[in-house]
Amino acid sequence: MTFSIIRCARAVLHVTDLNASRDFYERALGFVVTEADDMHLYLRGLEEYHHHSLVLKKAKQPGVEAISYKVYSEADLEELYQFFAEKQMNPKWVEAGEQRAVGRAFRVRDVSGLPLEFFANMETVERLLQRYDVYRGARVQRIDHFNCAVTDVQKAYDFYVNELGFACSEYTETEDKKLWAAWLHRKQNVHDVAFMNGKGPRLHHIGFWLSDQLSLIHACDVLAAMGYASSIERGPGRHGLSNAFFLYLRDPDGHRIELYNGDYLTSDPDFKPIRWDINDPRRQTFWGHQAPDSWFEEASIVLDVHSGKPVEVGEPALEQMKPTFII
Ligand code: DHY
Repeated sequence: MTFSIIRCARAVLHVTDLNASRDFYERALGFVVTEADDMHLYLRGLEEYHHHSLVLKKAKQPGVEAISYKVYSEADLEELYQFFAEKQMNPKWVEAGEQRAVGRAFRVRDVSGLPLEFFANMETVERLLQRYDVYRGARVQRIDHFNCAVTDVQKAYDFYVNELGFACSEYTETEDKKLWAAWLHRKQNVHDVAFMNGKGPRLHHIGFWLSDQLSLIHACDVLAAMGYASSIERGPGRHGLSNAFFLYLRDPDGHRIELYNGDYLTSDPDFKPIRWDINDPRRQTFWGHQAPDSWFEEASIVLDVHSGKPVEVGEPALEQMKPTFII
């Protein structure tokens, strides 16, 4: 079955200090603040004409309330809801008007325990792509992907590819040919979501697309000048897997953001998924650099779709948590 899921579209994160978040996301990264109140910050990239792609909600503890995909129509939304209901996965409607700017949506805990959301409609606003006069920081353009740590990558892969109609662009295997990570897409680039073997379910990062690599380098300069040098966790560098230029940052609550530019087209049905060996040093960083331990070990906890409480984190199915470098 293939559902009309278009792309990853928004995330709802809990943060503890909206002023600190606003400084980081608006001034340093260049997100546009569409709207803000005492409890929320609604952010979008410069090319986005939807109301937001990131909601930051004030809370006592950081966490991930939802990672959300847009589908083509209300009819597709209904069909997808029925699919999850028939699978006894207990999806729940969030009616239009309950969330700022978002039409009718539903939330469901996926096979890995992640808080998924689907919606068809969101209010639109002015697109600022050619308002070069308001560009700042990293000049973030749009949301690109979610990357999640899950305990069983094969199970997540089977569900997303065989049931939801995602396609695999690239994947990582262990020496004994077990699936360690997979990059899956609905839109026509490398991914809308990646699953990596790790303590989970947790959100490893949200990737945002930049228009060019100099914006990414400029972001490092702006972050350093603003006193955010310690927020830079990994990079800049070029991934072997995906070929993208990357920079990983930790926001004031520890949520990880990837600034991402330069992957490729995956539209054609004869595109063959690219296999990487987990221990190939060029897989993570094409230039051979190792990622810091924090990149493998730390990620954001996710909240249960029904109770709102943190979902318990389990141990990964595969023992190997990170590559063994053979340089
Ligand atoms: C990789 C991670 C990403 C991505 C593309 C490739 C590979 C890695 O560093 O393990 O987050 O977007």
